[in-house]
Amino acid sequence: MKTFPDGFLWGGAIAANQVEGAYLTDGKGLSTSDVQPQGVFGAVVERVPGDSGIKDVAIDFYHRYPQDIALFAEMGFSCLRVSVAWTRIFPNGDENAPNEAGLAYYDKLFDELAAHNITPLVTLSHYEMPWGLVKQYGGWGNRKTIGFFERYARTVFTRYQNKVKLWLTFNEINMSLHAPMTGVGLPEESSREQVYQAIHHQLVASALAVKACHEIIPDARIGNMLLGGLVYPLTCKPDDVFAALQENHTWQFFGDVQCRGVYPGYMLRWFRDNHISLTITDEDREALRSTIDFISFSYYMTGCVTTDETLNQKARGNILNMVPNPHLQSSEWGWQIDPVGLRTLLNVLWDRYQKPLFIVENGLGAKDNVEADGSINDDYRINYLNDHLVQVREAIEDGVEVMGYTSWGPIDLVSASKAELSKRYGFIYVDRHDDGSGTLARSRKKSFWWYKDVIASNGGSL
Ligand code: BGP
Repeated sequence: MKTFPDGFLWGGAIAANQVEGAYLTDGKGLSTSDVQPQGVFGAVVERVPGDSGIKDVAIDFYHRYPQDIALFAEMGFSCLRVSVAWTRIFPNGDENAPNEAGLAYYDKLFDELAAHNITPLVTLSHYEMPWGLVKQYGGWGNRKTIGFFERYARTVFTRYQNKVKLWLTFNEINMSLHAPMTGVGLPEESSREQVYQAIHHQLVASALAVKACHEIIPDARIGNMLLGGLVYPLTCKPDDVFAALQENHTWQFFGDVQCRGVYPGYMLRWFRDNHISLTITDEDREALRSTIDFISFSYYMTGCVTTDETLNQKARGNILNMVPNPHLQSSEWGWQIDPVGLRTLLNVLWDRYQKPLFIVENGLGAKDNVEADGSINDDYRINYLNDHLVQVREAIEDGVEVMGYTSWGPIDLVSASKAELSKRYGFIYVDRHDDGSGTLARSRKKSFWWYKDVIASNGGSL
């Protein structure tokens, strides 16, 4: 029986805006997520008093976290990835003092995890920022946002220094290219130069958070978080192979800056070729030298590129708009399922950076059917996760250092891309539906028992 290394962290990953609800409770301010009711690619809709959206309640984790954490503990989780909602701590983003009620909430959450021996892995900003910073300052387009973020980061590091030793800066930081409002608080129609300037500010802020974390919590480790968007050449034509290399650079750029502390040459050339000129100060260059301790990433799918325009049609629902791979099946949402790609990606990242890796999201979004007796037989989810975890084990045998695996959405939650509840990832079912109906009751799916066995056997049951 092949098992995973001792101390491998097993668990799940959730994000504040997709589970908590309570969107104005205890002094919380509006976030970009609150004004994007249709999800990360959706338009901004200004809130009016009395309106409501699916995320306002989400799955009510804000109030039900003790019960949910007990269920995670029952599965044997040793780790839970959560995010802090920046707007619970600094409701508008620019206050001089933090909101005590928001800080107290996460104290209780971390205490509950500790009571179950579950290690928290905490993302500072998961697809949200204070809406106030967008409206009043222009989001990450404004250099001042770096300072606001640094203050927020220092506040939470100081407050939770004895409770949280694993941190991540920005969720899927490379998604800023595809969803500028969600990533950097810029309108969709922003120019590439504006988006890259905002990304530069965010990369500096990420590095300053790394520095602050090392200063305030010397025994903590802090990582980045990339959308692991591995791209294949559609054919072995050399032009396609090079196109794939360049497409991979679009996400590797973020990892390169965060791991190496300098802008890579290929990016400087791309900026030159595209007449993009960024303002990068000596102070910024100095800040970027604070590099991350480990790399975390999400993995859902792969895609292909080709220089052949006739083949360059877009994949249905594929968030990266890549050419479909004829050798792969797709999920109901058009995401192409590729377990071997996860082994490849782990090897690519390890070869490139030689830093420990953490798979902090992976999972299958699917519609679940509740049987008359209340059972949910989600064998499709079990198969998906089993196939991926087998490849993780292979990568570990290849010599890749993997710290842990937190599957996405261990409990059903609101999807990020479309703000749906019918796209479910959980081992735990939540009785809530796209129209807002449902009791919010929790129940165990078949995959709950499967994951429990995987963890109990440290991967031996795969
Ligand atoms: C990642 C996000 C998550 C999560 C996941 C699944 O990109 O970091 O927040 O939601 O994708 O995507 P979706 O919810 O759109 O199915």
